[in-house]
Amino acid sequence: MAVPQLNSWWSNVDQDHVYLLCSYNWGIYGYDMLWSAQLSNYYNNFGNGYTPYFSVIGADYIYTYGSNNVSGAINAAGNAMQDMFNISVVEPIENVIMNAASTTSIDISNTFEHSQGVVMNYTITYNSNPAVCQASLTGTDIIINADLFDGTSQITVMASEGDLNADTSFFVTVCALAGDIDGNSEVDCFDASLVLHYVAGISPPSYPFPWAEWRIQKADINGNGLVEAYDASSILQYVVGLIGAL
Ligand SMILES: [Ca+2]
Ligand SMILES: [Ca+2]
Repeated sequence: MAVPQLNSWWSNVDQDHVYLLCSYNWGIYGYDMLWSAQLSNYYNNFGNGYTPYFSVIGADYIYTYGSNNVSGAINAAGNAMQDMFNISVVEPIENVIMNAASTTSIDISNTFEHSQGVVMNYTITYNSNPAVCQASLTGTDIIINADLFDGTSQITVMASEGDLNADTSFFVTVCALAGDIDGNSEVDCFDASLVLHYVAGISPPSYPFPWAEWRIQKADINGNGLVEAYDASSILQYVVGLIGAL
């Protein structure tokens, strides 16, 4: 942005995000900058080199240019104005821990801020482990659907508007319930019966063999690498309250 565009920039900028725009008295160059006439006195009081020609102090950005070379200040002003436009992450998203087969939503309406208050678009740009969970957007809510087994996935969401963008990441950790063989978030007798089917080599009609690795892991309650009747028995003991946890 060239300096002749500064005045139009200033008239269009969201002034809630710019507290002060000041400089050497740019009026002699034909640019009426906020506070510049008043601050020009300070420039003169301190003498050359002690007060910047040009300063922008905003909610998101502070820029000063202190050279005595006015043409340098003019050139720098364009970059300073350009840098005033940005999208920043003001409220990072907290990591999520959730149960398998559950859904949660994360409100990201305060996660990003556009320096001019412009409405942004949001996109999920990365999901490191889609087998653990799926992430989608509904307006400014990220909807996380956890799958059925343990794991962690990194999710990245990007806010963009025009050429500007920023992104932030968070982790979703899914905790599957040991013994929940059918993945309905409950441990009950049916889960034990599925384990017994597996032990007997009888493919259950609703959960036919081959079982996915996660299902086999959930069936191996004592973690000895084998799915045995003992594992089914543990599930039943848990269901009737003989043991407190699996
Ligand atoms: Ca179950
Ligand atoms: Ca076992």
